[in-house]
Amino acid sequence: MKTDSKKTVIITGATSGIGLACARAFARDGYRVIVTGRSQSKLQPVVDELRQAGCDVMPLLFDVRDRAAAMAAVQGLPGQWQAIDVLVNNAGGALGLEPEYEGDFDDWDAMIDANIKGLLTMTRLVVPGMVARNRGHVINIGSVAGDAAYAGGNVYCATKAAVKALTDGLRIDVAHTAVRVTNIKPGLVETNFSVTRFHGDSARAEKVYDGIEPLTGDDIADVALYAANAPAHVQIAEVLVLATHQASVSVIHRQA
Ligand code: 8X3
Repeated sequence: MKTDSKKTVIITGATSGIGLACARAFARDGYRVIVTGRSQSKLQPVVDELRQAGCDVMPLLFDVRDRAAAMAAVQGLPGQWQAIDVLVNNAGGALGLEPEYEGDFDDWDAMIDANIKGLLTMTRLVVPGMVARNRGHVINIGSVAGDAAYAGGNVYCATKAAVKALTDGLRIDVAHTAVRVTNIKPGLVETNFSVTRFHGDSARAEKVYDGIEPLTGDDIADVALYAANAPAHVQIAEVLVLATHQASVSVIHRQA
């Protein structure tokens, strides 16, 4: 049962990486957690784990790229789950590292559809309720890759630059309300990010983190929770989070 003191968070792409870390962190902090994912077999263990830890959890099975499915899932939430306090737009990722003139059309579509259009769909579905309640927080998982392009990053970087623009745009559009909007921009985070980018080539993925201690999903979840729990008059607008030996998008000091 919902108690008034408990806040509700919805986290997209909560079955792994930063999304899963956010689900665990918000659950530990006493939030009621809606976890979304594309695969029932990956979503169920997350639900089981959070329930065992005593969390009120609601799974939603859909792909953020499927607008009709996203709409049906969010609009079909039971009444007590509909007053969402925090939306963490995490679902998405990178596919491919080819030069722009050799990129894969399907990879481009998948990134644009999830990272930009999926984030927009969730925003469009959840934020009107926040505005009506004059309460809420949207936390978008952007990237250092949205600040500057890097070799082979082209379309991925463009989607994360779009996340920055959409986050800033939303912040402007809700400035008359108490709704807060945050863009968290991680650098190197060791999740399945690079395995996905390289279409399952885990040896190539591991090389991305050679000689540097990367961030973890938990490090980013800490930042998300900090932003969500900041006093109501404090809006953490944007946070760039880098591993200590990553100085910028492309300057990375690797130990031999
Ligand atoms: C992830 C950071 O630099 O690997 O968004 O693209 S990077």
